[in-house]
Amino acid sequence: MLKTEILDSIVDELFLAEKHGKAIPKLVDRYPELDVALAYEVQNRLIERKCRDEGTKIVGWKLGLTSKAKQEMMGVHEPTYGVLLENMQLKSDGSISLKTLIHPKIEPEIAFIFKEELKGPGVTVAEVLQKTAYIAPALEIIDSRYQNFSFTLADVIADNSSSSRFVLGERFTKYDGEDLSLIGMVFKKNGSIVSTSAGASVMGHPARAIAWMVNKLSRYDQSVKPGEVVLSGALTGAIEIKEGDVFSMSLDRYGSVEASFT
Ligand code: OOG
Repeated sequence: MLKTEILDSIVDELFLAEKHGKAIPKLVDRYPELDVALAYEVQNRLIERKCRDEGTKIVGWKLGLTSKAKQEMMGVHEPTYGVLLENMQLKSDGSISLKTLIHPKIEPEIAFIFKEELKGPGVTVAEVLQKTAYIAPALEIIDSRYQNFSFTLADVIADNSSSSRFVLGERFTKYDGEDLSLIGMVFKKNGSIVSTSAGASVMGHPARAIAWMVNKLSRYDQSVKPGEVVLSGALTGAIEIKEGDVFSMSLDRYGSVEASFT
């Protein structure tokens, strides 16, 4: 069991790595005791620190490692989650500076906005859908604080699941019972298609990923609150971002979202 002081020094390392844009070696080599449960403990403390020191607040949640391909690549059988803070959200169509980021990548995702609290345990896909107010297309910018974007499951959880920035489409569409597993998406980089996918690529149905997360959150008495947004997990693999790139994603029926980088 790692002592509180060690957890706090890990939080410090991750906080400063992000602040100074300087990657650190992964933690598990140095702290072999760091397991998934302790890693979520680190994540909770890191979020408290960021809220305090950056004067920001929780606006939502994100899923990570929800696709089979990514789980197999990492040798894990479960996804991860992280927290979205107000200061991570960027305006649609605005340009995003890469200056303070380490080695950012971008992923297209389906965003859910909730009208009622979702609190586990025992939350089902049906309950997630019943409490969904709106759906919006989203782009998530991930940026691991670890050297070479290399980590184990516990490392990435401690690092708030590589969360960095996110952009939501300007149009939020009322959720009307469509089958989100069949919703198609087209992801473009600088005007050319880089990938196409459908909602089913996230654990068979993106609401399944959210139900999984909400049931895990109940261990810490946490829940998804009305008005919060959840990014349900990448619909395709992450793409590296370079200065001057423009990415867009169009989601069948739900509009599109664009992000350009300087
Ligand atoms: C972990 C987070 C990835 C997703 O949707 O799969 C993620 C990573 O850095 O790969 O957000």
